[in-house]
Amino acid sequence: MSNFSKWDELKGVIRPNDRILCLIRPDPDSIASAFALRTLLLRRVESVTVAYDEPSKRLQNRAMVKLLRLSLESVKSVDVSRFTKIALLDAQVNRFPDYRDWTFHLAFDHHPFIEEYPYLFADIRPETGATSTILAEYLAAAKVRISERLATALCYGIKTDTDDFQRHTGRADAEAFSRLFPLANYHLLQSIDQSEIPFRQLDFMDLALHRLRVKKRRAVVHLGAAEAADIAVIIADFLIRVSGIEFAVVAIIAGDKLILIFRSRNPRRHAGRIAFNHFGEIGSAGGHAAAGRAEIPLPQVPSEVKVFDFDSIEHWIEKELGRPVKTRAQETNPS
Ligand SMILES: [Mn+2]
Repeated sequence: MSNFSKWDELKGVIRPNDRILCLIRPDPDSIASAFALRTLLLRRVESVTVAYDEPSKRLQNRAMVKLLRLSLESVKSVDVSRFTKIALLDAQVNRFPDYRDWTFHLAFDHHPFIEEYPYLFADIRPETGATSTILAEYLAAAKVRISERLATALCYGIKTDTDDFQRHTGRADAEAFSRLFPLANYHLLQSIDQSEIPFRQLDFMDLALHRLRVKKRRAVVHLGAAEAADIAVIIADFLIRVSGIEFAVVAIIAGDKLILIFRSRNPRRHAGRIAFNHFGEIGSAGGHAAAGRAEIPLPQVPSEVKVFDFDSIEHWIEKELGRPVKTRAQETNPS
């Protein structure tokens, strides 16, 4: 086992009286990693608690937590002084600017190494597709029994972050997945992916199909205001499969942001780059070739656009997409 020495190193820093707080931004990879760390350390420490800093809005994330019956707490409801160590999963200290005054002790991550920080223990591997892969190696090294629920969570974490092994994936991810998959519940894995669309959201589907206009194989549609952007993602994923559409932008207002979901089937229309080039100056925008996203705080939307007028927003998006841009090198990834 390649990381066997890392497991020894980790064992060297934890104490039987440790009460560990795992802090995550709740997405499938971080949720699975946190529960893997919990399983790994549970018998060696006093307690392991998993807390998120903001509630998960994505349908699949909520479905994962519910179907796998995982217990997550809001970090706002925990008393930090109760814990002896804080662990970061699928993130480094830069992801939590609001908690700068805390001391972080453990970090497991696959994002690029951002800044020096005196962690007691860190395992940061940017070449790995998912943090779930990294934690799976510790479970194997420690010979810990992996429950069906944990295996399912880790498989889902790896599947999500590697986009079903289509990007940012390596041998370690494939190996971890092939070890975990036989232990996982295939039906559960599928039902997280195909999590139910709330019935009332069908109204948005209806609206999208009625408003849909396609010009030069490009579909642009605004859905108005919603609790979360999930339904825009679902509709964009649907539209991009329709013949005659090779680029789709679905807009939705959620909270105090206008969120644009980009989908592309044309390799010459890079969704993430288009999102960044046209909307990166007024919001956070980025993504990869097939999928991109822009999140624009409402006050940043130009004043001539009427935020509550569907036509006004759609026309503005089309106008912006038609505007020539000079390509900028730096891309931000709002994930
Ligand atoms: Mn990840």
